[in-house]
Amino acid sequence: MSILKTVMVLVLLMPLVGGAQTPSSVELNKTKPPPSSFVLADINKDGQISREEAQKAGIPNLSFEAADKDKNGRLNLSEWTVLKF
Ligand SMILES: [Ca+2]
Ligand SMILES: [Ca+2]
Repeated sequence: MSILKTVMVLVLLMPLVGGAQTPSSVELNKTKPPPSSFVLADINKDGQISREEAQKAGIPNLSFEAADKDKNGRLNLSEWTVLKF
């Protein structure tokens, strides 16, 4: 019985030891970084994809027009996300 007891104690302690090593999940609650496709396409890093940047990223003009919901000639992150996915 004492061996079984020892095993029980070990089993009970395991999650505690494991839990200490688990990385914090706080990171997951942060705002998602922009997708790498957006970062790469945004050549001048102003947070918007201009028509020129879209062309360099291989986005056809028609797709650009369709994605540019507010017709300001630039794609912000949410417009880009619609375009890419
Ligand atoms: Ca840009
Ligand atoms: Ca726009």
